[in-house]
Amino acid sequence: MPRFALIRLLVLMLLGMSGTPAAAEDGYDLWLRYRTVEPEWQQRYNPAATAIVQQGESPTLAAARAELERGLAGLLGRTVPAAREATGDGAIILGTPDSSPLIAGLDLALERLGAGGYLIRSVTVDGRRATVIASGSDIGVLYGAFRLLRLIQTRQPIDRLDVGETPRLERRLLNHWDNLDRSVERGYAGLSLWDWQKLPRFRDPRYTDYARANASIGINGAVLNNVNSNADILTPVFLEKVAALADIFRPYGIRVYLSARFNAPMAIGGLENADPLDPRVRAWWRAKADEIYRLIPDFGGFLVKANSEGQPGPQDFGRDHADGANMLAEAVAPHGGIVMWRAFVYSDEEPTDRAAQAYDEFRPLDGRFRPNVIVQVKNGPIDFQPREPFHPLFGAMPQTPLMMELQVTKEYLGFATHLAYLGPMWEEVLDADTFADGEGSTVARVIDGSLHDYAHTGMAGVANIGNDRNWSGSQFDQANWYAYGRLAWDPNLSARAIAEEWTRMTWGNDPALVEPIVGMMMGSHQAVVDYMTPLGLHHLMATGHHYGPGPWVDDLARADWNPVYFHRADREGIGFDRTASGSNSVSRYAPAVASRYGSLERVPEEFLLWFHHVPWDHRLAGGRTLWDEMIVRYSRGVEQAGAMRETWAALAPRVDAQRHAEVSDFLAIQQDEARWWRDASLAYFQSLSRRPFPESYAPPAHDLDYYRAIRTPYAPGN
Ligand code: GCW
Repeated sequence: MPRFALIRLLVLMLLGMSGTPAAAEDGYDLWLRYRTVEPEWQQRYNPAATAIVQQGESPTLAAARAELERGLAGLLGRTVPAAREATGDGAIILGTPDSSPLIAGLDLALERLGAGGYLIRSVTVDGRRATVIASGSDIGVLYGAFRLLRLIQTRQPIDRLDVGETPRLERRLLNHWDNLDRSVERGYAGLSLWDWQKLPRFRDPRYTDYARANASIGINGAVLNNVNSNADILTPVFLEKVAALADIFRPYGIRVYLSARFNAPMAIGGLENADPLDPRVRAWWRAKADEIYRLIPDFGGFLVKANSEGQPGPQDFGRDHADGANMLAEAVAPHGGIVMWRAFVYSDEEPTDRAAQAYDEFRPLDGRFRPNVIVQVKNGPIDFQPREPFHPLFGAMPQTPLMMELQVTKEYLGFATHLAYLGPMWEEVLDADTFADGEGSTVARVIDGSLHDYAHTGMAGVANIGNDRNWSGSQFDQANWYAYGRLAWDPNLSARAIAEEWTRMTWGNDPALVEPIVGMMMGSHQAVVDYMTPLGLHHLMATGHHYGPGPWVDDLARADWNPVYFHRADREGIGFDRTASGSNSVSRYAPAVASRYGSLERVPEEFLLWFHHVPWDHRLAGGRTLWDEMIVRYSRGVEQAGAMRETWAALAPRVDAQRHAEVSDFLAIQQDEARWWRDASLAYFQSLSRRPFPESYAPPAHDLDYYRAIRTPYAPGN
């Protein structure tokens, strides 16, 4: 063997031993990779993991044990045997007091943990050291098992543990916008995971991996089908398939829910109308609910998009949203089900600003909903734009449980190819102060129920999951699934802490890896905002598929579908006046918020053009004119995309080749598309502002006509 080949081999062997760039990885394992820890950590962990002791049996306890077996085998590089009794030091004892005499004997005061809560504690049992994972419920034990594994995955000591946690929200759901033909609305990760054609007979093992991943972050429900729904999902043939998925998910604490099409009694029930006050319609839904619960006793309930973007709803029959929601709520109530009624509505006839419509329709209904209805509100008042102020309904419906809907799939943030970690965006919304009940009335406190003492609480994330090997369409989009679950568990967690946790589990614990990756992630959302919609601009994307810039679009049927409606740029200035001199939708916020957002001096710069129409030469706090500042921001976004690329390139020696290459290629796409967004947008805005580019800022690479002529009719997700 030539000398350099020998050296190379030795280097590779050394790398292999230290756990750095290992075998090819494609991302399938998500954050549950369980790669073997470094030898010094192995030594530290070994004494605390000699046996997995479980008494009592249930499918959920079995899942917890199996995960510990699998995780510890990978992490510690050896099999940790299962046992019924702790016979030596270092046992991991898991269970509930009901099924495990060992745990019952420990007197752990588990009652104070709420549903799904768990405790992990280092204890001594009959003079032997042990770690106990205990909960009042089997599902809490499973959550605790994942937590113990996460401690090891992130290289925390486990010899003196006293960790207790309870989820702060009751419903932590994914909303799949999956169609019955397996296409996914706004999906960028392949086809739907649900292979309806082969269900219920074929139970793809991937369904179990989906459930494991969700359980690992505490997600406890999945709405399986698109809110733009097809009534066929409620027919017996499909319900059997849904039941098969429910059976697979049940041990992991995941309940299934369905999007109900409001006119299903007509579409599949042969009725002449779907009027929620018609006794025949009500009877139809009650019978349908009974049928579903016979097949799926723990069915979660219905999600409904009604009278929005062409979906049928109670208004078709002269009724309102409360009438519609209450009818369905009545049908599922005897079975313990809930109805999640979406507030994403804007009407065809309504001339008012879209940012005010949901508020105007729903706020008067506060107090009219049955107790098992939750109104589901998007984070912002328009539609999942790269940055929006919080939705004014938060804080405005004290008598109606509100849950928050976030979009994990990146419809408006560069699909799956742009790296945009959404943790900071969600954190910003959760931390926003509604002032509904004085200072400190944050959105997080609205949705965790503490502000208004809600009977139900929850969060919904529009899933970014498909049948791509890496599940989410890109390696880094897995972080958004992860962060969503963690925030639904505890809306007070910090986006940075979540990013670090995810990075350690997904890429490795080497600080030379963790720091740059977390840094990239934390700056990535702002970068996208900068190169797409800086300073409060919004809804500037191309039509239909929403891929790429289209700020010039002005020919769509409805005024409020056109980007020009939202940016209102002209010779004088740019921005949507939502103050008293304009649409006044700012008045829907509590006075303290309204006066801040409504003031040109005090509005946070990131929302400037959301609330104000501003002259091009208006001076901003930093001293630049608005026009110059826009150019600076657009350019900054593009630079940031380039910087991410460089950071990532430097990590090549520390990341497995396949995943590294995929991310590299995507970052190159992102940089190109960032430039496209910047140049197209500025070429267009310059045609109105007629102002020059400040020195040292490159003008667009092409003229406006070039950008306007770009067509991408086959962009995905439409
Ligand atoms: O953002 C828009 C999407 C639609 C979606 C709608 C909604 C499911 O472009 O695809 O429809 O929101 O949230 O209902």
